[in-house]
Amino acid sequence: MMLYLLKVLELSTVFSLLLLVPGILTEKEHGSNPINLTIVNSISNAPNETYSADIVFRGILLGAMRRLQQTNADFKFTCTENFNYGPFLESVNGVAGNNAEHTYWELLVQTGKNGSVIRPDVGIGCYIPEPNDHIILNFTKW
Ligand code: B12
Ligand SMILES: *[C@@H]1O[C@H](CO)[C@@H](O)[C@H](O)[C@H]1NC(C)=O
Ligand SMILES: *[C@@H]1O[C@H](CO)[C@@H](O)[C@H](O)[C@H]1NC(C)=O
Ligand SMILES: *[C@@H]1O[C@H](CO)[C@@H](O)[C@H](O)[C@H]1NC(C)=O
Ligand SMILES: *[C@@H]1O[C@H](CO)[C@@H](O)[C@H](O)[C@H]1NC(C)=O
Repeated sequence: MMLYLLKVLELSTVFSLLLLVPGILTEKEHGSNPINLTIVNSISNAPNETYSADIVFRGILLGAMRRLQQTNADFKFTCTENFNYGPFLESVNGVAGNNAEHTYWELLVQTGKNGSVIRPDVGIGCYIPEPNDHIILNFTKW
């Protein structure tokens, strides 16, 4: 009787594990996590704007920005396509970088690991945010 109960328990444990494992994998591979994205205008000193954007597992920043643009009417951006480096962030919420004025949107990241602000050495099409990264788009001069 005791042995039989143990057997049933064992089987049900194995069964629920079988059910759970694919669920966990699906969650990890297709689930999305929120990241904060702040828009800073260091030239006009307009107030900062912070948005929450959803990013898929190991997804690129550009994907999270596209999803945010589709779901939030207050957030808009445009890119130009560079042959070698991919998408160059041209404008955010109507404010565009300008060669004559030497202005551009700088990509900065406040890392979730230690809180320091880094300047990634790739653009929005290549950068893969970490779960606790805080993305900062800083309108500035070069
Ligand atoms: C000057 C320069 C800039 C200037 C360009 C100003 C201008 N209009 O001239 C400014 C300051 C705007 C700039 C910005 C950035 N840059 Co830059 N930049 C350079 C640099 C030093 C020279 C480019 C150049 O003049 N080439 C000569 C001309 C004749 O060729 P071109 O094809 O016309 O050049 C254009 C492209 O290079 C483009 N461009 C410049 N940077 C970037 C970055 C990205 C992601 C894209 C798509 C295009 C692009 O602007 C140039 C003028 O139109 C290169 C390094 C190098 N030695 O090549 C880095 C370089 C191209 N930049 C780089 C990076 C990472 C950035 C930023 C993402 C940095 C950041 N964290 O903000 C930002 C772009 C952000 C955005 N808005 O998308 C990387 C790209 C690597 C990669 N695989 O993504 C490089 C290779 C330097 C590095 N760190 O290794 N950059
Ligand atoms: C985003 O910012 C809010 C407000 O500062 C904070 O409570 C939240 O934890 C942040 N979310 C992430 C994913 O960093
Ligand atoms: C805007 O955000 C930047 C980056 O997070 C921060 O350094 C700055 O103090 C903020 N400015 C204001 C007015 O909140
Ligand atoms: C903080 O972490 C980043 C990478 O996440 C690293 O490049 C940087 O050197 C670290 N800075 C400090 C002060 O530890
Ligand atoms: C934005 O750029 C300005 C000018 O380069 C710089 O002083 C400032 O620290 C940057 N903003 C942030 C949030 O790092």
